[in-house]
Amino acid sequence: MQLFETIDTMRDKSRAWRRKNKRFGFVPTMGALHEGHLSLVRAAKAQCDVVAASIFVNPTQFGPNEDFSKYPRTFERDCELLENEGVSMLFAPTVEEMYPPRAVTYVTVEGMSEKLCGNSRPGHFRGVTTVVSKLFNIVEPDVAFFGQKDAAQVAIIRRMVRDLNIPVEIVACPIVRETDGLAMSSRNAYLDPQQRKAALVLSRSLKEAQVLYQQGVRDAQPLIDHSKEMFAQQPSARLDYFEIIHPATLEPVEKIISPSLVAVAAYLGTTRLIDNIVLG
Ligand code: PAJ
Repeated sequence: MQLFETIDTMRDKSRAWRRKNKRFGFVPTMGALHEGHLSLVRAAKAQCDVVAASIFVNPTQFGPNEDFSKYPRTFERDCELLENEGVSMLFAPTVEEMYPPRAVTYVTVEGMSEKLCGNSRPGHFRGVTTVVSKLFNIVEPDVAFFGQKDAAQVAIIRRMVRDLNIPVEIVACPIVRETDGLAMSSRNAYLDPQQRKAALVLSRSLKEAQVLYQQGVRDAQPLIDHSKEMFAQQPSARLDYFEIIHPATLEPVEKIISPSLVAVAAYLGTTRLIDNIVLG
């Protein structure tokens, strides 16, 4: 695996691959890799001739009081994991390389960026869409792989790519979970044993919504009410949102008549976790 820390060297190399008419896959990450990230790499390997990944903890998607400085950084181990999965190129720039002085241009997907996590994390999705469009301009992949774990992120990136005519195909891959159901996340490392246990309320609330749906409930409100009760009984977890929305527009749905996204976010102490399922 070749490591590139500058934009020019990364772009030269990816263009060289594209000239060979290879289908070029890309997996953007912030590192602290786990099986969820590696599932994206495996999907990319299965669908592409050559795969690049990036590791960049992107400061513009963190709020001023969020965990940018303490975000887990495990670069050496990440490199080993990516190499073992057969990744050919790793782009790992510094913050200065990605954001030169006086960088003032942002990409905002208006009307969507404020929804879900964007509501409790103002500016978060603007940072995501800005860095992802920069990464696409640098790496110039044919296809990029994202996790359904961050369902709103996928919807917003799909809209950005459509609206800005970015020639990159977006593939969403299923959520990878721990054996007890907790969605894998780099932030799970922050949880103490008691919080780790309490964190199961996220996946359980989604499972129970699914059971109610399977029993014939179609109205969104009773599913939301039931989940709020579950959180009320688990005081170690503070519910941020539990929403039932259209998976592409992120607009709330009142009745589940077509595939709908059930998305939850909650705080365990200061750690914020998210999860979702699709019903219908
Ligand atoms: P990060 O949180 O590192 O996640 C990188 C990719 O891995 C994302 O597409 C995310 O959805 C996916 N992923 C994380 N946990 C997963 C799981 N349990 N199952 C399946 N996929 C999972 O998301 C970001 O980084 C950043 O916002 C980024 C897109 C890199 C832009 O900075």
